[in-house]
Amino acid sequence: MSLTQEQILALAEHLENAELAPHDVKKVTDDYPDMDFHDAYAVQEAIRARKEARGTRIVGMKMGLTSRAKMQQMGVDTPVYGFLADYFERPDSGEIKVSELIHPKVEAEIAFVTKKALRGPGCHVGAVLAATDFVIPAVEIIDSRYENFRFDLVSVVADNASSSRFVTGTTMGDPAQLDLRNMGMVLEKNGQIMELGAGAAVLGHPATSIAMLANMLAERGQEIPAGSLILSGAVTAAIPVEAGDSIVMRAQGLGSVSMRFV
Ligand code: 0L1
Ligand code: MG
Repeated sequence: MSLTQEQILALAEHLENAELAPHDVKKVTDDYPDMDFHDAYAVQEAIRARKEARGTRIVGMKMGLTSRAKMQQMGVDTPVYGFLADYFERPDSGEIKVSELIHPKVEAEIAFVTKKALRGPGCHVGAVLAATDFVIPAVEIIDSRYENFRFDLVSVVADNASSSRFVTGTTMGDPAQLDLRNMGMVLEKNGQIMELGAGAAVLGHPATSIAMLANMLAERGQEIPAGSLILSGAVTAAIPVEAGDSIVMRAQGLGSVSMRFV
């Protein structure tokens, strides 16, 4: 680690302010080039602590940059994680205000809801499937606080992996009955298909992503609690949205999720 506790808290305040009063900022490694992943996750945890101190509940986690499409899109090669706060969630078929965001993009995902805690190291796909209560289709709305969505991995981790909003569908699937690897997903904007993919785009199987999350959290002495909602990562590249856009995501066997940006 290269940052002092004072610097970690100052960066957390800086990045959280950019989220809450939406405005873009320079990536944090411009000013702190020696920052490493430990520093970055410490900043992310400090943002989380600021929210919890104000009464915000953390409802789950997200994995990001888990597909080749996303890694290529952002020019990086390692998955990252972030947390999901209660106010990030928006209802299915509801509206999302772009005035609360900087430069949102949407991506199609499969969300896991756990019935048992998952703890690494050594967490594997079998443990994830056994601990999963159900899966539901989800659209994540990412909104990097960094200018032009340009960042490096350390900066994006500090910025809570660009988390901002998410919408889930209501059709619950049993992972034992579904072929999550071959599940097709279609992302439409204003009635046009923009992206499509299958569950296997996420590290070969979306449950692998959840196991990886448990193992990454274990490095910081943390676990995935029972009852968490976890976004396993985008099956497709992310597409930009603006006011007036309608988004529909259809997941094979799991119905659809929709939202309108206003
Ligand atoms: O959920 C994601 O894959 C995004 C992770 C952060 C990188 C980005 O903002 O694209
Ligand atoms: Mg995502």
